[in-house]
Parts: sequence; C-alpha cells; structure tokens
Amino acid sequence: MRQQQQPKQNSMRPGKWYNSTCKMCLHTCNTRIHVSDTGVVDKIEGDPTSPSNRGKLCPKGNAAIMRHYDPNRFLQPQKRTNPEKGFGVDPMWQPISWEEALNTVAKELKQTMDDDPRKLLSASTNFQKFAHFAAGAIWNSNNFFSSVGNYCGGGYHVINGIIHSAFAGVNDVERCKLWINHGGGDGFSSHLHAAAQAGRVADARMDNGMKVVVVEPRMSIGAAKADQWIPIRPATDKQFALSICHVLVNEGMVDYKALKKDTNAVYLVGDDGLFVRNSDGQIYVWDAKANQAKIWSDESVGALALEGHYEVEGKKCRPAYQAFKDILDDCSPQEMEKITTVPAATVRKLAQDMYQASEIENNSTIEIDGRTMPLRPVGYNYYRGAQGHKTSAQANHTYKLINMLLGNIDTPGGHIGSTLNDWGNVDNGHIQPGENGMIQTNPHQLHPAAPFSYPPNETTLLSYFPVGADAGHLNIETYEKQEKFGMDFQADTLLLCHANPMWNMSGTNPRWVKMLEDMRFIFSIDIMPNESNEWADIILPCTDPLESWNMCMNEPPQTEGMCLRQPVVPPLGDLKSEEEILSELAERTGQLAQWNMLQNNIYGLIQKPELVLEDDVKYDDKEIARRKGLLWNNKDLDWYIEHGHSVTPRRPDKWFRPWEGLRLHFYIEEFIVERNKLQQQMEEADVPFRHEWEWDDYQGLPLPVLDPVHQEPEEFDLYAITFKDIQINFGESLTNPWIDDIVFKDPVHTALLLNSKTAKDKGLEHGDYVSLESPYGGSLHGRIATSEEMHPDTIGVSNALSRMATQHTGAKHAGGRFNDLLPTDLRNTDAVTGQPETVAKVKLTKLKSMPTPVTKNSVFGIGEDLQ
Ligand SMILES: Nc1nc2c(c(=O)[nH]1)N[C@H]1C(S)=C(S)[C@@H](COP(=O)(O)OP(=O)(O)OC[C@H]3O[C@@H](n4cnc5c(=O)[nH]c(N)nc54)[C@H](O)[C@@H]3O)O[C@H]1N2
Ligand SMILES: Nc1nc2c(c(=O)[nH]1)N[C@H]1C(S)=C(S)[C@@H](COP(=O)(O)OP(=O)(O)OC[C@H]3O[C@@H](n4cnc5c(=O)[nH]c(N)nc54)[C@H](O)[C@@H]3O)O[C@H]1N2
Ligand code: SF4
Ligand SMILES: [Mo]
Repeated sequence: MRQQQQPKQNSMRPGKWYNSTCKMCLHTCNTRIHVSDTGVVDKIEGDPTSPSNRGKLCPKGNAAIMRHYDPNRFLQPQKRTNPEKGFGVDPMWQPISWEEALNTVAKELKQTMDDDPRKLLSASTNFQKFAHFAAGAIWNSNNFFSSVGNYCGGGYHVINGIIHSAFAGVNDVERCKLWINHGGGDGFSSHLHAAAQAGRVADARMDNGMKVVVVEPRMSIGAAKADQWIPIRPATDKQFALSICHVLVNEGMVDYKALKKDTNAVYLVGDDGLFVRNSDGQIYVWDAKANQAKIWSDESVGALALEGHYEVEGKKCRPAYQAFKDILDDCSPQEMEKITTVPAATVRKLAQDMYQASEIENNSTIEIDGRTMPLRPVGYNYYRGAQGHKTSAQANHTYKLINMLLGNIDTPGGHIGSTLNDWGNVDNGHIQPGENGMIQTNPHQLHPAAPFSYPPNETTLLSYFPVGADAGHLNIETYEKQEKFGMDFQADTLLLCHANPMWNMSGTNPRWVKMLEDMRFIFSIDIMPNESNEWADIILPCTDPLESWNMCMNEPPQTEGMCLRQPVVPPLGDLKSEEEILSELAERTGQLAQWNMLQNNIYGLIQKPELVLEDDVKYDDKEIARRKGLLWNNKDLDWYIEHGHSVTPRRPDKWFRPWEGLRLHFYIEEFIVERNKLQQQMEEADVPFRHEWEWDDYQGLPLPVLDPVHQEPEEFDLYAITFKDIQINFGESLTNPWIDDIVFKDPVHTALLLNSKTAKDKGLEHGDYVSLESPYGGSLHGRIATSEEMHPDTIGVSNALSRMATQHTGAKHAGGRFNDLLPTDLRNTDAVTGQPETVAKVKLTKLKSMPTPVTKNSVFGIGEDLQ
C-alpha cells in the first residue's frame, strides 16, 4: 500500500482537531474535524490513522460542514398550523416547547397503539443506528414504510445471507487481478466505503496491475476509468451472467475441486426441486467410481459426480451442477446476445480472461497467517444496477454462481462476504453450521421473518416473503387495493425518523400523496425539511452528526472496528439526540422497557450482562455509544476520544473462508422448501391473491426467463435508469451548496442522457426538451444531452434530477421524480425477496419548450450548462 498522507490544513483559523466519523452516506469513514477557537467548524479531513479510509474522504465527507450550517435546519420543535396538506403547501410551522411536542406525539402514538398497532407505519432508517430501524416495534408495529435496503438490495442481501451469511460482497482488492464491476460503483463512485475503496482500487491497479471491467448501460465513472466497458441493455443482467456461466461450464473453465469440496453442487436433486434424502434426512451424492449413490458424508466415496442423470430411492435425480448445466444449454452467448446486445465474442473473451486470472489451472495457493488457502485473484462484483430487477433472487444467485464456478468465494483474491457489523463484538464470527454439511443460511439480514397471516398483518405483505424483507413499495398496493389484499385495517399514523420515503419509493407521486392525505397523524425526527416531513404535524428536531455521539461500523470492506462520533460543537438550536427523543416517547407511552430490550438485542448488548440496558432508564446517545464501544473491545469513551476508532485490518480468520469444512449453497433448496410451505399456507387460508403470486420466481437455480419490464407495449421503447455518484448521497446531499456546486455544472447530472445515434434516429438534438412517460402513469421532463457513452436503448436520469421538496430553499427541482416512472405491482416484484424492478420502460416525446415550472424552486434552466 502507498504511503499515507497527512491531512492538509487549508484556510483554517487556529483551533482544535477532534476525532470523529463521517455520516454523509451510510458508511463509516474516519474523520478529523477542526473547530476554530471562535467555535466554527472549518475543516473536515480523513483520519490518517484509519486503516479504512487512510486519511481520505469523498466530496460528501468534506461537505458535512455545509449541512451542519444549512439555514434550513430545524432548530426547535414545531407544530403545523396549516390544516391543509399537499405538495407545495406551506405547513406554517410554529415553534413549540419540547414538552408540548413530545406530549402531543406520545398521545397520538398511544391512541394508535390502543386502537390497532398495525396502523402505525414506521420509516426509521439510520444505518449507523441500526436499532432505530425497529422504531415501529417500540409501539408493536411491524409495518415498515421505506424502500431503504429494498430498492437497492432487496435480493442482494438475501442471497449474500444465503450463500455466505454476509450482508454485502466485495472483491479482495489486495490480491485481486481482475475486478469485474457489474452494475455497481464499487471502488469508483458508490457502494462500500466509496472513499476508502477508491484509493485501494487505484493502488491495486498501479501496484498490482489489476484490470477492471465494467458492465453497465452507462459510461459511469468506473466505466470511464476501466480497462474495458461492456455496454449492456438494462435489466438483462441475469442473462448476461448466465451466458458467462455457459462459457465457463461448457469450456471446462471451472474449479471442479472447489465445487466438489466446498459446495453442494454434488448433492442429488430430484425433479421436485428437493434434494434426494434417505429416511434419516441425509442427502445423497453419486459415487462415480462405485457407480452408486452414497450419503454425502460417506468417506468411502471414490469420485464425487458433478454430472450425470441417476435414479435413487425411486426418484429421478442429478447432481445440482448437472441441473445447472442443463439450464445453461439455453444460455449460449449467441442466444443471450439477442437479449443483452453484448456480442457473444465479448462474453467468451471475458469468461476466458476470468478463468485465466483465477489461477485454477496452476492450482495456486497462498499462505496467510500460517493458513494455506487457494489463491483466486478474480472477483465478480455487482450491485444495485445488476440486481435491482424483478427476478432478483435468480439474478443475484447467478452472480454468485460465476464466483463459485471460479472457486473464489471468501477465498484470497476473490469475492468476499462483508458483514454489517458483526453484531457489535470483535469476537463474533458470522458462519454457523447448517444441515447435511452445509452452512446455515442467513437470509434475514434486514428484518426478521414474520409469521404467516391472512388477513395480512403487514402493509408490505412481509409474511408473504418468508426469505425476503420489507417490500416498501407494496405499501401503496395494499393501501389502494385493500379488498384484493384482504387488508382488515388501514394505516393512519406515520413515524419518520431519518427518512425520506416520499423520495425513495417507486410509484407515482399522486398515489403516495393520496395515502399521506389520509393519515391521521405524521411526525418526523429529522435535521431538515425533505419531501416526506413537509407532511408532518409535528417536527422533533434532532442533533446532527457534528453535535452528537455515536459508535458505529457499517459493512466495512477489508477492515473492522468501531468508529466514534462525538459532538465537536454545541447544538445550533434547542435540539435532542434521536436516542433521547425515542426514549422520551417510549417512556411517555409506557414502552421504555420494550425500547431498551430492542436496543439490547439489536446492538448485541445482551452478550455482556454489564452492558445490558435497564428497563426503566432513558439512555442518551452518549451512553449508547459508550456501551457499543465497550462491547466491541472493552474500551471506554475516553479511549475512543483519544484514538477515534478501533479500526484494524479484518481478521483473516473471519475474512477468508470462515466456513472451511462446510459446504456453500450452489443449489438453494431453501427456496423450494419455502415456496412449498407458502403455497400450502396460502391455499389453506384461501388467500384470494395467491393465483397472482409469481411462484416461478422461486428456483433452486436461476433460469434465463425475461423480466416483465421487457414486455411493455412497443411504444415504450427506451429503458430509463437512475444512478448515484461519488458526490451524491441519494437526493439529500443535493441541498448542500458545495455539492450543488460540482453537480449542477455537469451535464451528466443536469440532463437526460441519450445515445447520439438514438437521438438522431428520433429526430432529436443535444439540448432538446423532451418528456418521458412510463406505462404506469408516471412522467418527467428535461433536456437531453447526447453522448456516445450510453447504451442505445437507454436514457439515464441522475438522482440530481429527482428532488421535489418544497420546504427546503436549497432543493433544486427538475422535471419530476425518477421513481414516478417505476411500477409497484406484484408482476414487477420478486416474489422471493420483495425486490422491485428499478428500471422503467419509457416513451420519449419532443417538447417545443419546457413546461411551466410547478414550484418556485424549479431549476429547469440547469440544462443551459449544456450549451
Ligand atoms: N456516492 C455514494 N455512495 C453510496 C451511496 C450514495 O448515495 N452515494 N449509497 C449507498 C447505498 S444505500 C447503496 S444501496 C449503494 C449503491 O451502490 P451502487 O449499486 O454502486 O449504486 P447505483 O448508482 O444505485 O447503481 C450502480 C450503477 O448501476 C447502473 N445501472 C442502472 N440500471 C442498470 C441496469 O439495468 N443494469 C446494469 N448493469 N447497470 C445499471 C447505474 O448506471 C449505476 O452506475 O451505495 C452506497 N454508497
Ligand atoms: N430514484 C432513486 N431512488 C432511490 C435510490 C436512487 O438511487 N434513486 N436509492 C435507493 C436506495 S439505495 C436507498 S438506501 C434509499 C435511500 O433513501 P432516503 O430515505 O432518501 O435516504 P437518506 O438520504 O439517507 O435520507 C433520509 C433523510 O434523513 C434525513 N437525515 C440526514 N441526516 C440525518 C440525521 O443525522 N438524523 C436524522 N434524524 N435525519 C437525518 C434527511 O432529511 C434525509 O432526507 O433510496 C432508494 N431510492
Ligand atoms: S464514502 Fe461515505 S462515509 Fe466515506 S467520506 Fe464519503 S460520504 Fe463519508
Ligand atoms: Mo441503499
């Protein structure tokens, strides 16, 4: 690794540095914050002692100063005095005391709880305070009202949890030689600790000659810097990955040894999709030497068969690998090219490059910490763009299968599981043994499963996704179609805490507006106005990250350890921390013991009796932070204040092959088992929508079936995609002047991106005004920027063009909200995981001029930067 640089002290007055942790995205880069002797925060730098971000921050990290001093921040509790609610309607906030604010909210919460707790919807989504995700559960509600974690990772987290009991996946950058980024910005612009990974990837390319290949419809930052950009038609990612598998399998470019030893690819699967078992429940494999079936653990097996068709216990069966090979017969690169538009030769070459880089042929090994392991320096990395589609479970499974065929899962150089936070304790591993020699699957990374119920208890239909999580967008479906879904209650209370569901969820704005209009009571715990809390009846203003305590660690790649956040300046107003507010509300409603129990369990404090929160004490942010630090490494706050963090390189035993001796799930039998169970439950309860449930989404191995987004009427001939970028944190950072300064000068973020030839074919020119309409009633408009750097079937809509908030004077409105274009129906929802489709089919119409702005904040003029 290159030499670490010291932070530079530009334009700062004399003052003091504090150790802290960034919170401009959900990750946890270590920072140093400088406060002048006059009490002004005038610099934020990366902490050079951090093995994670090594003294570096991304542009968002530095811009935290501007968020802190944002004149729009909420500085005291407020109540709405305008009874009328609506998009663009001034709530006429009036300052009130904390007593009045807390009592009002507590009274309403109590009423809802006594009436029917299911009527409370909760959008509480602070990843750095994971217990707050369960805020609704303080008042016994299981109804989650957000697409956080689901829009991006509905399928991703489930499959990571099933395959290697992990939350995310990341390539081993220190040893990787060929890094594939498929629909994700890792190492360049987004995903895991972007500021930390950008430096590591750059080092790996300079120092180790690592090559990068990017597969996506848009020339992203990563694609522009990569050795190869493979433009792909949106939402055909699964088919692309299956064609890679086809080449690897049919050309014998496979780590057979790893498949036989480390996976269940040798287990025999029957035509019913279940493994063939003996009367003791033990699974059979085929011994090709003895030419007979044996139990998986039988030491006399001479040669494990990966291929062939057999009959065992009266059932026709084949090894899981053979079942996959049979599926791949229909997935040749030539066939898949018709769908993906990626030339067959490109696929073949990439598969060959990956195999060569994998060092399977040389049987390469490496010794780390006295442990000899295979070395597989190639990783197939992917995220939201590749996985955010209807058959998401199958898509994610395919990407894992590529990695499994190359024998690189959790293996040095390869594709490694990254955990969320190891349940707060450095000694926790994340792997448990499961049945029949396999690892225990762990699909519920975001939300525990809910027991089956009809009528449904959850507005997200949570209990209909036994391996999935909260499908936030379904809130609107179950609200609008109560009869169809058999809903016997209607939500009327909304808790917003660090949340912006009105920006983040799919479905047209008027639909969500109608739902919010029907709410009896809405309250928000936030630092500033956004699309959602402008509907609130009460605002409970909280301290921001420069004014509060926390101790956190969020899916760090390569490292582990707790990161301290401490107040560096006093609160700008009459503010309380989120912890204080939630504890006050819990106490006033008689739920304090419940809240402390949730925090004990979710943060893992129950692992050390001395750290367990007591039932009847209100804990503030400082005390929770202190206990989280003690849980990790027995260090108290004074130690953390001095050191800033306990981040170290990740312990190799947790990082590499922590499941050694167990088998990974090449074949996911659990999907078939859960599908059968759910089918039976729905049948017995006579659930009316069971015939609409997409049972075919459940597959033990992925199929090349097309997602419904490709079957929209022909006039919708373009695929609209959205994207983040290194300087953007969703929509939220787009009220920050430093961020705006770099975003709104860039055509990538101010225009709708269209391929030059496509534009010409449609009679359009660079800078023309256009509208986009989706088959689901949503539309947006803007000016196009033409470029060779877009797939010809794609139109790109940056997150910068999606703000609608009217109560924040800095929110710049463009021509709509991308998510208005997206469907919310069951047809476009993965029936396994609840993942919604995040690509929209649209038709494009040329406009004579830009429509009249709908609000005073509209910035349609931003397109002028194109000229
Ligand atoms: N800078 C930054 N980093 C972040 C965040 C942030 O807001 N900003 N948020 C964090 C969070 S919560 C998440 S979930 C992650 C998300 O991290 P990513 O998944 O890396 O981010 P996205 O921009 O959502 O999607 C990645 C890419 O997919 C492309 N894409 C869109 N549709 C398709 C498609 O159909 N196929 C393919 N192949 N590509 C497509 C987009 O052009 C985009 O470049 O990032 C985390 N890190
Ligand atoms: N069009 C489009 N839609 C998307 C995405 C996309 O890229 N494009 N990304 C999807 C993904 S990956 C995700 S995870 C979601 C994210 O969806 P969002 O809910 O928008 O996530 P955040 O930007 O984290 O912001 C939530 C709100 O928290 C508030 N906030 C910020 N800091 C604090 C704080 O310290 N305390 C409190 N109490 N509040 C604070 C801000 O008002 C902010 O608006 O959106 C999803 N939806
Ligand atoms: S990657 Fe996230 S945590 Fe790191 S500096 Fe950027 S915004 Fe902050
Ligand atoms: Mo996300």
